[in-house]
Amino acid sequence: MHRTIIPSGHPRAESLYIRELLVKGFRHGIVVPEGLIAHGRGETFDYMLGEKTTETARTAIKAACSLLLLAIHPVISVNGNLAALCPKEIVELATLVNADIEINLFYWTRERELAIEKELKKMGAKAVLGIRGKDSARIPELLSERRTVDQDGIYRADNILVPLEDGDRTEALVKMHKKVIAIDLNPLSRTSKAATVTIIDNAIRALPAMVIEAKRLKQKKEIILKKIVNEFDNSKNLSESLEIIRRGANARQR
Ligand code: PTJ
Repeated sequence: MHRTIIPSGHPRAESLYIRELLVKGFRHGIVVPEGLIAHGRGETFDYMLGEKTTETARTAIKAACSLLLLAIHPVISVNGNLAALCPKEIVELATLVNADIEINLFYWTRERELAIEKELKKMGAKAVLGIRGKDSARIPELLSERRTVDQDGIYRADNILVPLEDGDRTEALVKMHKKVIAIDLNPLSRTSKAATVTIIDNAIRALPAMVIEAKRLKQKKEIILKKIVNEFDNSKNLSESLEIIRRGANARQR
């Protein structure tokens, strides 16, 4: 990240540094222009949430990590924005929970797929699934480019982490009886409502927090992890995030 132009004492420095990461990803062919716009939408919610990982998000992170640790075949789905924001943590989390990493793009091109693969391998990923070819399969009833998945990855997976997702694929994966963990700053999105566990947080904070939580929960017995999952209520958690946004807006008005 180049920190030359943004003064470190700037009140919005952290938020501006995150933008720089996405712009760098865009220049390297990882992020699409639409990804920059999507980030802007996310920023609005992040501002309202206070730009920190809330206790509500931490509860969801606990449930998400438990689900990944309990999975038989977990997969972390990676798109352009996620690869630009936290490539190192994607690989760390995948290693900890024994998950496959699969590239899945809304705005698919061969060049982007290969640029993201290169970035993940640079961070230590041994294998990256989702490179289109003979192992590709299709998610039924899905029209976007995201329908093409790896038959040994998302197609067969039981639990899938889908940061910065579009609602269509989350709904389609749930219909395929898969458990879906979403990371989305918007508690009102279709993705957030359809997922099994939704983490309302910025992916750039959520992924490192998941790495810490997965390390801790990995030491726990299966029965404890199952209890955490069973006690988690996604709709209640989403309502709590909305309430935080409402309270934040009221406090800022004064
Ligand atoms: O890399 P590709 O080709 O797969 O394309 C990726 C984008 C992001 C362009 C594509 O998935 C897209 O158009 O996404 P949407 O439908 O705009 O949805 C993005 C969602 O992610 C919105 O609800 C945003 O609020 C949310 N979001 C944006 N940035 C972040 C985020 N959520 C968590 N962390 C973020 N940093």
